[in-house]
Order: sequence, then C-alpha cells, then structure tokens
Amino acid sequence: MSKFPIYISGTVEHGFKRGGKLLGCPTANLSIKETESIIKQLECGVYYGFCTIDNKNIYKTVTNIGWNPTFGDNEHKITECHLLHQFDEDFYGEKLKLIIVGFIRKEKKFSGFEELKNQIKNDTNYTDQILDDLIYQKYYKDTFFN
Ligand code: ADP
Ligand code: RBF
Ligand code: MG
Repeated sequence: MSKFPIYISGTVEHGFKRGGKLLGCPTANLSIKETESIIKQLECGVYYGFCTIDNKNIYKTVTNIGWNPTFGDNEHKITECHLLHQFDEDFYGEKLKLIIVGFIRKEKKFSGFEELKNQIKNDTNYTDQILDDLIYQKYYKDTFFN
C-alpha cells in the first residue's frame, strides 16, 4: 500500500531568510510545533503535492522535509514548501494545508549553493510536470481540504 497521500498543515513561520535571497527559491516554513509529530516519521527528502493558503486557491508545491544539511545550522527537522506560483506579497502567519502525493529524492549535503540551486530547479520542473498527470487531478477538489 502506498503511504501517500500524506496530509500536513501548519502556520507559516519565519526562518533564516535564505531561501528567496540566497537560493532564488522562497520556501514557506511550517510551524515546527504543529508539524513535528507527523514529520518525525517521514524520510528526509523532497516531495511533491498541492497546498492551500488559508483554504483558498490550490497550488502545485515542492516540499523539502529535513535538516538542510548543506547549511548545517538547523536545530530542528523542518517542513518547507515552495509554491509554484508568483505571489505579490508574503504570507507569514497564514495557515498552509499540504497534501503530499509523491517522493522525489533524499535530502543531501551539497558541496556548494550553486549545486543545491540547480537541483532545486530540477525538483521544481519535475514537480510541475508530474502533477499534470491525471492520476493527481482528484486532489484539486476542495473537498480534500475541508
Ligand atoms: P524564511 O526563511 O522566512 O522561510 P524564505 O526566503 O524561505 O524565508 O521566504 C519564504 C517566504 O516567502 C514565505 O514564508 C512566503 O511568505 C513568501 N513567499 C513568496 N512567494 C513564495 C512562493 N512561491 N513559495 C513559498 N513562499 C513564498
Ligand atoms: N537543503 C539541503 O541541504 N539539501 C537538499 O537536498 C535540499 N533540497 C531541497 C529541495 C527543494 C525543492 C527545496 C525547496 C529546498 C531544498 N533544501 C535542501 C532546503 C534549502 O536548504 C532551504 O530551503 C534553504 O536553506 C532555506 O531554508
Ligand atoms: Mg523558507
């Protein structure tokens, strides 16, 4: 039996502010307290799925769950979501509901930021393509989020 879908929800918290600025890829960091019990059982790595912000629109999402070993300064295992959409404003403090439908790869320690940046681009492109597959379309239905 598949372990997907996996549902995770949490309030968007502040992190180290390096996703957008350093890696060109902002990530909505989910509240550590609200998510720790569910993510502690999950393999560290990159996952694809969909999410809502405050129960509104649904976005394709690539999610990293782990410790960011390339940086080595996280004190907690965290859930970070990059939404495949251009936003005009930040959404800190809002509720993000995530449904993970598949796994891409394990989280790893990169020797430099450029390698990590390139890998994140590949993960994002892969997510964009695979989520168009009809088998995932049922997750677009709002009923999954209520
Ligand atoms: P932090 O370390 O505080 O998480 P980031 O540089 O990772 O900082 O930026 C994350 C913030 O950027 C999110 O919390 C959200 O408010 C905003 N944001 C804007 N666009 C996106 C997007 N496409 N995906 C994820 N977050 C986004
Ligand atoms: N950090 C790592 O140290 N190793 C990874 O393999 C890794 N993969 C990621 C894949 C994606 C799609 C995203 C969005 C982030 C990934 N990160 C990874 C996390 C990255 O280090 C983190 O988003 C920034 O440090 C900002 O918190
Ligand atoms: Mg972030």
